[in-house]
Amino acid sequence: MEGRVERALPPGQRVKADFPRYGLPSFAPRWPTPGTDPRLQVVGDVASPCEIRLSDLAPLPRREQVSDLHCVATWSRLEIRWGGYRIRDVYESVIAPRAKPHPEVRYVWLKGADGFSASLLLEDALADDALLADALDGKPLAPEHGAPVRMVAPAHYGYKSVRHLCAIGLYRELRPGYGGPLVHARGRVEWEERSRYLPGVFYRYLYRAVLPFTLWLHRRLGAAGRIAGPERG
Ligand SMILES: Nc1nc2c(c(=O)[nH]1)N[C@H]1C(S)=C(S)[C@@H](COP(=O)(O)O)O[C@H]1N2
Ligand SMILES: [Mo]
Repeated sequence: MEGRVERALPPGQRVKADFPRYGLPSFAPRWPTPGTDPRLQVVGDVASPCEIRLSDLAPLPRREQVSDLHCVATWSRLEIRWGGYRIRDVYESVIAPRAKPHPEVRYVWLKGADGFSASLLLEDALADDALLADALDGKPLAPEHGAPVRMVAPAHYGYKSVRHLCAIGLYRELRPGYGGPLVHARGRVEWEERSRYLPGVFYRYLYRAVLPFTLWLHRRLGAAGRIAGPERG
């Protein structure tokens, strides 16, 4: 039968009724505040490193999309309504012509203003459902979920969907991003690519064990104890 509710969850995931802000404990207090004229730095193996204003994206077609977010720590939030631009459109119309990436670029490194970062294969970042999202539920993206703009890569674990984007790097070699050697280059949910070296089912139980503490920390620091950007550490 067609329909999202009937569709099975990816392996090892459980539905979450709310939509928490989430990440590694060290990022819980970091709530970067967007400036008035937000920009993205384009860096890496490119002929012309440059800066893109979010307002430069306005001529591109806007996209609304309902998709699921699957955190590597086993919670899934279903049917999130994002708005923004397809990364593929941004890449082809703005990033590539301005920055002139090296022809052998294979990875996209995404950096958040809180200091978090993650990489995707370029081909994964250019997927149909990969967005630069600046809206949630029809409203401008709030700081809680990654203002002013964030990555949304529904086929990949949540840690690839970097919030508060401030830089995009194009590289020939993988820069794993935050988390170092354990980080999976692709992190595809369908294949349970939670981390490297061991099967996903192993990490399923490990990450689930720390979930209550991390959720509690984010709840607590959402209300008090936030550190505004710029990044620390
Ligand atoms: N900048 C930044 N982006 C981030 C994180 C983070 O700590 N900082 N955490 C990631 C993780 S682990 C997940 S599961 C998702 C959660 O998205 P949400 O906070 O909007 O629920 O954000 C991802 N993007
Ligand atoms: Mo996550």
